[in-house]
Amino acid sequence: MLSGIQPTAGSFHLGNYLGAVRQWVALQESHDAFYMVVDLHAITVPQDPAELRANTRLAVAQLLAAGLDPERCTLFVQSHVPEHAQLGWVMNCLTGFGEASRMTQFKDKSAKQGADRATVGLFTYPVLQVADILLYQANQVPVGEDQRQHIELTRDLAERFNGRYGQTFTVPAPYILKETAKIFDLQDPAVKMSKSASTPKGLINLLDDPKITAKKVKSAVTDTDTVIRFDAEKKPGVSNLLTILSTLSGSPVEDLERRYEGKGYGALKTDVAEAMVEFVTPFRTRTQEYLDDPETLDSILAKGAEKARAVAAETLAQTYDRMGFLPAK
Ligand code: AQP
Repeated sequence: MLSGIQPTAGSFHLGNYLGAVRQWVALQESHDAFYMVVDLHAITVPQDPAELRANTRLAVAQLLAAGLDPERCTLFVQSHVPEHAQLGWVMNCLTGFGEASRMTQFKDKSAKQGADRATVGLFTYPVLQVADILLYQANQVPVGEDQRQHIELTRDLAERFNGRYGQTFTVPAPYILKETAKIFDLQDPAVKMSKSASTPKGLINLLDDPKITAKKVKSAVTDTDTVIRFDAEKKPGVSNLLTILSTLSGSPVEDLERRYEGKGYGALKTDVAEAMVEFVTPFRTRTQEYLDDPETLDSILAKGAEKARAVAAETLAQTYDRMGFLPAK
């Protein structure tokens, strides 16, 4: 199991948590799990060095606060394991230009930035992601729906390499939970909640003041109907709120539909806001506690990098050998 999260935005948002990190926490119990903060991916867009450093620590603190346990998983920072960049180059040389050009995330992001400002790094970032996954021989990759195409690319490249040089890489599958695959913007439930595309009112940052979070939930866009029912197409706003409440409370959506029969949207929003506040309040405190103890954080990351490198180095050595690189003596 392998997954990663970018350290770019400071606070994780609700989509990151429900779509990915929550699954990471559950899966560390049953899988040999590698989770990383992907700082190499972060620099595909310009970063202020001091901010990147602070946000990388903040991302690690949030992962620990969310429930990752360094005794149960390998938690590390991507740039601490140089094999990512090394295998990334190999994968670049295996990827067709047209193939990389079809990645929709690149198309969306470069269109937003303007073609002249988008970097080659942004273009090849899905290929680095392929290397991230293959280095650990991951069977499964827990991510949100927006990453499905990149996992498909990973499968294609793993099969291509194996076909050309002999069985080397495990071909991974995406692990995407249907219910939380895509959490939507609270103000525009037609688009996914995202740090770059959402308006501030539509984006729930886990580290925001809980009062602000409650306010955002209460002003979420719903519809002109009054029935509380899950219907992603006709009632995207209400369905999004039901998904959020169902996941945070553990109550199935059908139970919630029954609970709110004859009640108005106000009642649903109040309960979602309450569930959110209940979740984020201790999350914020725990994050701060980890940030206040940089020595523990550093030691967790040092151990994580050591464990990750042991696996990554073996895969890279085998890859280089299969390709015919002369061994370094
Ligand atoms: N809205 C979402 N619903 C479900 N899952 C989501 N993820 C992101 N948004 C949603 C999942 O979170 C994991 C880590 O995300 P990331 O920040 O490393 O990547 P991202 O997709 O770039 O996040 P954003 O907010 O969507 O950033 P921008 O706006 O820059 O594109 C991933 O598993 C992702 O699927």
